[in-house]
Amino acid sequence: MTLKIGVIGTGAIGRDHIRRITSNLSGGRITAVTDVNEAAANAVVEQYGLDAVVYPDDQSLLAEGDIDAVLVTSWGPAHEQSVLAAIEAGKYVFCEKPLATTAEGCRRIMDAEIKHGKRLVQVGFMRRYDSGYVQLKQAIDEHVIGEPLMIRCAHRNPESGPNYTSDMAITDTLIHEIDVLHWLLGDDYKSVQVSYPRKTRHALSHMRDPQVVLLETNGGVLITAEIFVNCRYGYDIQCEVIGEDGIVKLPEPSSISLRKEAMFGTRILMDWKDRFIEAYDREIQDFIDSVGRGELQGPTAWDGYIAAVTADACVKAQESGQREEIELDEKPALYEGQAVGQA
Ligand code: NAI
Ligand code: NAD
Ligand code: ISE
Repeated sequence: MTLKIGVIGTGAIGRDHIRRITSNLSGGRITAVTDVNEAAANAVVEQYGLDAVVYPDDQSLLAEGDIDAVLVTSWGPAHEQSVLAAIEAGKYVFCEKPLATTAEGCRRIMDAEIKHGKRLVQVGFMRRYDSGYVQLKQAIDEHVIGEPLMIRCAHRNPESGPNYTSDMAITDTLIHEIDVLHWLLGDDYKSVQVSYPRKTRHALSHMRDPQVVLLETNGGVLITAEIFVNCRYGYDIQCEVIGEDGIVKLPEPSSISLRKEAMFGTRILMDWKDRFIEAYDREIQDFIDSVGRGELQGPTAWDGYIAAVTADACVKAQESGQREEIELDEKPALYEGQAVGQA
């Protein structure tokens, strides 16, 4: 059976997911699209030669579209409304991060899913499908380095756009580390503190960049995460887990090495679309396959909620300069024992 998919938001990542479903993956077909910018929705239909209807908004797409599932790839503040409407319509929904921009919004989504009685929502935390992170998790789970004690990581983008604000370093960028590190450790966060080094001259005047986030888990692991979204040289994701018996480190993306003109080196990617291209392919294929089986196994609305609560505390810590506590509600039974997304 081919899954009929509607796409809400045809910007950068909406188009990229449409491309992969149309050209690379199996079992899915785009039958409906919408974007608040209708020209963007029309353009993607033309670009990929889609046999898809363009709807004026998410509500009409969900009510009238010939669809089994939707991808929500609009900007973050629009996610909650579309996900709630999809659950109301009983449709499976893959939502890009953040699930909602507030913890209360994620809570409303969980409550709607719990009321529906079955998981319908998968969140776009694709790093869980990246082979490098999967290898790190395997090493931690098999106690190759003993108990993990510290993590050092960095999330660097070459540049940020004019609409990118200091809090987005957390809610848009660090949110990937927030998700993947608690998944790696099987542990939740206890507190956070944020510090600001000297500001780069490449950041716009309204921005704090870089930023250093110190997270502590309930198990006592200390994590230092650098966010540097105007680093210029590349899109660079680093993660090193320091344990009692050794250290494991995220592999670099594979690429040829070049010896030339008295230099030795490898290329560094510039675009997030390329750095995690295989992980995006795997997460969307997993969504298509899981919907086909009637049972989702990827990152849950609970994972989206954990990320939102943690991000809220990080933003508070950005403003206060103090150590802020991170407290979660009790985990609802619907999310107990759920698989957490694997390759
Ligand atoms: P974008 O700005 O390129 O695209 C967003 C699109 O959504 C725009 O075309 C906009 O017109 C449309 N839109 C906004 N509100 C809408 C609504 N209510 N209904 C329909 N369309 C609406 O943004 P981009 O980079 O594609 O990001 C989209 C989402 O994907 C964000 O949530 C972002 O956090 C996430 N993202 C995730 C990445 C990842 O690595 N998983 C990478 C990049 C983005
Ligand atoms: P984008 O700005 O390129 O695209 C967003 C699109 O959504 C735009 O076309 C916009 O017109 C449309 N839109 C906004 N509100 C809408 C609404 N209410 N209904 C329909 N369309 C609406 O942004 P993007 O880079 O594609 O990011 C989109 C989402 O994907 C964000 O949530 C972002 O965090 C996420 N994202 C995730 C990753 C990742 O690595 N997982 C990477 C990039 C973006
Ligand atoms: C973007 O939305 C993403 O999700 C990318 O993975 C991240 O690196 C970037 O900073 C975000 O803006």
